Amino acid sequence: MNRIDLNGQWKLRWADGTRGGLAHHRLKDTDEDKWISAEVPGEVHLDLMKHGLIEDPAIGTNALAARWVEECFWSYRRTFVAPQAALNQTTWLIFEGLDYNAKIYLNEECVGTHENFFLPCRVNVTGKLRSGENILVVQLESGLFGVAEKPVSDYYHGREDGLLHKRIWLRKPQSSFSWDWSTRLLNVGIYKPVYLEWASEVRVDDVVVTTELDSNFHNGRIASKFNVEGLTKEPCRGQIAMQVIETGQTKYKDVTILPGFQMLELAEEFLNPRLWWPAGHGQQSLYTVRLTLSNSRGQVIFKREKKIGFRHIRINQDPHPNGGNYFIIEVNGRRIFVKGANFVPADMIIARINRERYRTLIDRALEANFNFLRVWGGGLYESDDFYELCDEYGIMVWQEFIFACANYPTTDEKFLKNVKAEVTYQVRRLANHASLVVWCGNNEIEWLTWNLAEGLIHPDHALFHLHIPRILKEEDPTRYYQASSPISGNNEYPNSDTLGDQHPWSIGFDNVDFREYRNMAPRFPNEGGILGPTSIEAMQSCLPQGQKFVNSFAWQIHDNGVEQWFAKSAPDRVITEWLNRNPREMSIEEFTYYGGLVQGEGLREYIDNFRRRMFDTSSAVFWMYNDCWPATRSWTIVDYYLNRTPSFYPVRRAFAPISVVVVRAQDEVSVYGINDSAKDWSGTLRYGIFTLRGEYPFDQYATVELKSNSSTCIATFSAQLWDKVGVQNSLAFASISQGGTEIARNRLILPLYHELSWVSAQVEVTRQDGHAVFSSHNFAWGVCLDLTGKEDCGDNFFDVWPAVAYKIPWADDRPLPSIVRVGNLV
Ligand code: BMA
Repeated sequence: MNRIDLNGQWKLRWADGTRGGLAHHRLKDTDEDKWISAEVPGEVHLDLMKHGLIEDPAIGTNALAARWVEECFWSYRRTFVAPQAALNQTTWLIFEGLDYNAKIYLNEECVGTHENFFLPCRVNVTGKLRSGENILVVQLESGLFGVAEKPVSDYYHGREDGLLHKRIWLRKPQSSFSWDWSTRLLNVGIYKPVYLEWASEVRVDDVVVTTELDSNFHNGRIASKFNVEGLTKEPCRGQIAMQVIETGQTKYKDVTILPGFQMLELAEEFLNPRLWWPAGHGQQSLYTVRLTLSNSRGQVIFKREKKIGFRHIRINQDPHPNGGNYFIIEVNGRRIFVKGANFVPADMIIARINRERYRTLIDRALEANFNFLRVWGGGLYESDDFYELCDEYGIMVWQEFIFACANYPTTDEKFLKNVKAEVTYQVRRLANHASLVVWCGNNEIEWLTWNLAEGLIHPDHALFHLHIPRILKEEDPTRYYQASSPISGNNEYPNSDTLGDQHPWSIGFDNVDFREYRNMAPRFPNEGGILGPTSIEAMQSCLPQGQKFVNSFAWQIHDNGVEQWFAKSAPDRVITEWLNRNPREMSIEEFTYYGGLVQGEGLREYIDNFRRRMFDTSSAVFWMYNDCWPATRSWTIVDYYLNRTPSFYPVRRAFAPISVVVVRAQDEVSVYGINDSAKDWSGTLRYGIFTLRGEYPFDQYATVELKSNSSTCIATFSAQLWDKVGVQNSLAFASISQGGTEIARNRLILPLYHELSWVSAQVEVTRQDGHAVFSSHNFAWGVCLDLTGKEDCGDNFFDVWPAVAYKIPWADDRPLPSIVRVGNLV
């Protein structure tokens, strides 16, 4: 394919509909001095920041001050000289990403329009190029003008802001219209590469590669589809080929290319491939497939490489003996307990997200022992970089189509057509990725529709139940699809515990008593969480001077917005109810510590409870992993600056491959040992009761075996023993070790934290054999070494148990850590 790149420096100019002379921007002669420089690919806010015209919207109240940007028209302009060859052939301008409503002018003529962030724009400009200089102008607006006359109230329920932005009509990231964890910031710009392409015989639109592996895991199959456009008047001959680089295995096929659009297919068996496994379960073997198209003269006119992996995915929904069905992701015949969280756009200015940012996010996810991310339906189809990294590192991806928490106007023919083109494009783009295990229609629309009053129209039902499934049948029949998350099927309540996946949100908003997680047994919890602070850096940096205190005006802008749905001050309850302290009287440092301490406990309870029920429950996916801007309070374990928030380490410990959980039923305390690995594990269990003051009234040892890939009850004792000591002044504990080294530990606290009979703790830190060793005579809760989230401290927000040394690997030349805080409420 012949191509020249049109990226780099462009010029940018504004108009507000009255001022700024929009109509003149596309003419040959414009006021040269009214333009500023702009970067393509890029985004208007980013250029305005570079020119000092706005401040970074991530900071303070700048996002409010920048709102005018989404209410202007923006013209991008550049000139280029087209190569001679392009003047005589079929020629296109390609914009990989336009945000949002675009009119494209070439040499003063409007050659195309576009309105979909998720779909590239290809404009045929054959015969419209000049020799010498060509003037290319792209006029954009954020989307707001285009929807000004659209109806909205029947689709978008209960939120006033929808009347102004009408996001349901706009095919762009839905969270940019503001969400509880994000401010409103509508991006606008040419956010992906631009180029000019030309061809004479045939053009390949894309190639789609899918792989399958039989249920014996021996025989693979690679199928490729070339979507091509024949450009000649008569049919022409050619050859397509598919080669696996690592093995040399090649398949050719002679083809006849007809004028116009068509699909050419090629499939090949692939015997005994090395398999792809999720992280923690085996290797992530990948193969490179080279796809080529040659013309009748044997010249290769198209070449592309795609990475593939062989794995057999089954979503096991067999009947469960206690009612309903299982929901287990099985990879290559092995049940996988799913560990992860929800992924949202990694920056509120999408053009700022790059491979490095994704890499750090994936690194942190692996560090937290994840094997899964749910790409939530209010955000993005992420860029190729994200899925490539997930393939490489074994993070399974649940990908939603971008529809969330509203009904969508799919009875509008133009809208539906646009959406179908988007879905087709995105499925083709992502189909080769081994990490992609589930397609899902949307976030929470089935649930929302279920809860609506009778008689309302739900126009989008057919999109998720008919149109998307039909597209998938055609484009990617290899994967499981479900219409929404959560969903139960069989016309059952979508968030039913025993069918499909669940969003266990009865905890997390108005009710923060996360002890209730201990009794929950949904099949596949996919979303649920507890609010908490981010890192101290994110909190400090987003608050301007004079507003660096809890609940300042800027704080409220950066705070989570769920208070809108619930009783006054619901988000504060995490601290008030558990600690009996007032967050509004706290310093930022105190808020970060105490809020983080409780959030970490809450997320740990979520994970512990679901893991110990494996595989009656087969996931612990919480809300949410990352942030799109610096928030003072969010759901996340990694913040906007990619720092670990205080709850990061408790989550990481709870997801460790070998783990232990203590639970209490009415009259019995039980210890569960969890082993994700492929091998049985044996070691020593120590369990019992210790008091906050440091006594061990019940202290037992046992040799235990944890069966591979399961959760096993490894000890029980009578709850009366504990009641006698008093649950107010003691904890039930369990720790497992091998060869004297502790592998996992956990404890159970029954009352709210402020109800415990606390005593203060003195934690001593010493150095021993490459470790920092923490010891205390009493129980020390939530020992904090760092609130910046930047230090790699190995562990943080951990407990020190009475008279048991807690060790963290610590380099001999590194100064011993100092303790920032201990949580004991004295
Ligand atoms: C669920 C999510 C998001 C939201 C979250 C927390 O509904 O799907 O829409 O951000 O709750 O409020």
